[in-house]
This record gives sequence, structure tokens and C-alpha cells, in this order.
Amino acid sequence: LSHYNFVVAGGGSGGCAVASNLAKHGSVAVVDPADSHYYQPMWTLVGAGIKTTEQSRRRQKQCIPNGTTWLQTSIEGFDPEENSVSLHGAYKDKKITYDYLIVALGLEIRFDKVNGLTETLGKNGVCSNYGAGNADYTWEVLSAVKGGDLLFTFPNGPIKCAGAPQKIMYLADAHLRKAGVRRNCSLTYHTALPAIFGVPKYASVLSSLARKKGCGVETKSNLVEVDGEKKEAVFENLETGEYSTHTFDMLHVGPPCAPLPVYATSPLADSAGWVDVNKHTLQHNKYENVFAIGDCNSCPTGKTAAKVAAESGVLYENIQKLMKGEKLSGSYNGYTSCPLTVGDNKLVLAEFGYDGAILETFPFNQANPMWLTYFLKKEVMPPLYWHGLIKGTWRGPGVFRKLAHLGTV
Ligand code: FAD
Ligand code: UQ1
Repeated sequence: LSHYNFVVAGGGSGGCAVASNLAKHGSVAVVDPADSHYYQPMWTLVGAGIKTTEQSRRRQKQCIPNGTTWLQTSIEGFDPEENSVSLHGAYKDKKITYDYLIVALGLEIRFDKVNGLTETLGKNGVCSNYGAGNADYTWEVLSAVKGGDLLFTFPNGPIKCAGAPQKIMYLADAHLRKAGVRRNCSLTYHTALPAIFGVPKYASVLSSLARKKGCGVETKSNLVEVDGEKKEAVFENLETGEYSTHTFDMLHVGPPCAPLPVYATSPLADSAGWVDVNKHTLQHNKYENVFAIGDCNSCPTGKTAAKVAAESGVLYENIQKLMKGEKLSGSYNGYTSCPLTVGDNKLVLAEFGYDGAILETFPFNQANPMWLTYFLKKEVMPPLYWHGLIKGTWRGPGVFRKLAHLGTV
């Protein structure tokens, strides 16, 4: 039975960020079976033919922080009463124990929750930017469109990067204009939500942008079934309960997402299945030596890499306090960000926290589509991710926000 001071479950965005920092404080095991590590935010640009999947990928070997031990296998269970996790049966250690556990397992994409979708995804014009490699087919379909109906969907329930399902619509619109075929196409965004975006400030800008671009928006409209061969999608109106069938030439699916069973069925989960943490300290509500970061935790805010960056600083501060037996001082404000590509090399940079608090970094109104913020997304964020976020040194733009607003925001 091997023992580590810190076990980090998952070596994605959050796992690498936290493990990098903890390596200075004791033995760290990072458990993750994946060979590749992806910068997922790039997949929106991959779907629009602006970047490639290969540009979003690094070998996991290069990402796992120095000074930590990579256990390349999957976690199969948590026993927080015993301070142990169990590893995949074929692995040499069946179980490892820890002083502190950090859960950073991300979430699960559930294409199977839409009837018929799994069978037809990647064929028949049915695509999604979600999932490694999937965005290649989005671009394959989009670049071949000469006309017809393009549908973009947002699921009924949680999803990581809640902006991604509509970003690709604006990029598609821009591409079709450039290709000279936009007038032959109709574009419609079907969202299960009652509004185009969760934060009113950005929702009003996005609504008028969609209108200006001639993109339809159907709210409370939830994709429930796809027939790839017939090129038909069935939507349920969540208000009236009525079903309607729409034909499509391209269907981009924002998939339902869910907690992974490995933590959802463990003692770490809350009633919805997420790892049950205090939304400010990121410490588990029951097991004080357990923390969680990223998509897997119960913090009621948008699940993004930007959230991971902000959380990583708070988590690191608090775990050091806990080790010293001091009161946890780090407090996460729910910071998350959604860089919404709106076409024409411009971007709406939504940044907000708990209860819709606006937490914009720059001293100008980021709801205005701007070239500067698009440049940040396309050119600055990827190196910031690879050289800052997963190294544990980029802890979000909070410091810059405070400077730019002289401490008022
Ligand atoms: P992940 O980075 O997904 O890592 C989870 C890790 O856990 C993986 O490495 C996996 O292999 C591992 N794992 C899974 N199961 C097990 C197991 N049983 N045992 C061990 N390891 C396991 N965010 C932004 O900030 N801005 C954006 O513009 C943006 N756009 C996005 C666009 C798309 C299309 C997508 C899909 C995401 C986007 N995101 C964006 C979201 C962002 O990528 C995620 O929120 C972020 O990567 C979450 O980090 P994480 O560490 O929680 O999970
Ligand atoms: C961010 O910090 C981050 O993590 C690297 C992202 O993930 C890709 C983002 O999309 C955004 C917008 C931020 C926030 C950073 C700044 C400079 C506003």
C-alpha cells in the first residue's frame, strides 16, 4: 500500500495546477489514465477551422508537474473514511492512501442522453465541439455547407463552458458570409434555458447580436432525439411540453454533461452527484482533508478553465493553512469567464461570479464585441494555459481586475 502526502485525482486543468504547487510540500501522486492533455477551450476555434486539434494537444507526460509521481491509471473508488482511493484492478497498486486528497476529475459528456445521437455523431452532418477530436468533424461539415438549415443546441442541465454551444454559431455565420453562401442558409440556436445566456448583461448584447446576424433563437427548446439518416432533430418545448421536428443540414450539439459515476456514487458527492465542497473555501463539507477543483465540484458557477485558474490559488492557500492548523483564509468568489467569439475576429468577454456579480478585468465594457479580447482568446490564452495555469502560477486575472478598478470590483 503506497502512501502519499497528496493524492491528486485527475491530471487535467485543475489537477496539474494544484499538483504543481503542492510538489513543494511533500509527496504528490497524480492519478490520470490519459496519454494526451488537451486545451479544450481551443476546440471552438477548431470547429471553425481556425485552429487544429493537434494544436490543442500536448503529451500528458509533458504536462504532469515535475516532482510528482504520475500513476497512469484510473481511480475506481474513494474511501474518505480510510483516506484511500482504489485504482483500476490491473494496476500494480490496488489502493493508495493520502494525508490530503484533491479531486479534479472533471465531468462526463453524455451524448447518450439524447436519443439516437451516439449512433450518428460524426456522421450525417451531426457534430459537436465537445470531446477530444470531435471538433474536426464540425469544420468538415461547416466548410462543405453551401446552403440549408444549421441548428445549434444547448442542453437541459449542466454543461462545461456554457457559451461554447452558441460561440460556434457566430463563427459559422462569419464563415458562411465569407464563403458567400450565408443567404442560402438559416441558422438557429435552440437552448433549453429561458434566455440566450445566464447573465442578463451579456444576454442582452448576445440577443441583439444574434438578431443582427439573422440567427434565430429558440428558448426552452430542448433537443431530445436525432435521426441522422433522415436529418431530423426533435425538440421538446420545456414550457408547453410539445414536441417539434426540424430538419437540418448541420446539427451542432451542446451535449448534456453529468458528474462522473466514480465520485457521484462515492461518499464525496452531494445530492446532485458533484463533489460536495464549501463554495468559498473549496474544502469538502464533510471530510476536512479533501478539496475539489474544476468541473467536478459543487460550486454554483460556470464550469470553465478560467474558474479553475481562480480556484487553484484559493485551494493552494487553504491547503497550506490547513497543514499549519490555521483558519482557512482563501475565499473563492465564483469567478468564471466565458469568452464568446462573435465572428469578425471579435469577442464578448463575459466575466462573472456568484449570483451574477460582474467581475470584468478591464476598465472598459467587455460586453462590447472587441478585437483585443479575441486576440487574447486566440493568441494569449493558449500559452497562458500551458505555461501558467497548469504550472499553478496563473491564478486568474483577479489581481489585474483589482488594479484596473482600483479595488472597487
Ligand atoms: P479536465 O481538464 O477535463 O480534467 C479531468 C481529468 O480527469 C482528465 O485528464 C481525465 O483523463 C481525468 N480522469 C477522468 N476520469 C478519471 C478517473 N476515473 N481516474 C483518474 N483520472 C480520471 N473554459 C474556459 O475557461 N474558456 C473557454 O473558452 C472554454 N471553452 C471550452 C470549449 C469547449 C468545447 C469545451 C469542451 C470546454 C471549454 N472550456 C472553456 C472548459 C474547460 O476546458 C474545462 O472547464 C476545464 O478544462 C476543466 O478542468 P478540470 O480539471 O475540471 O477537468
Ligand atoms: C482565463 O484565465 C482562462 O484560463 C487560462 C481562460 O481559459 C481559457 C479564459 O478563457 C479566460 C477568459 C481567462 C481570464 C483571463 C483574462 C486575462 C481575462
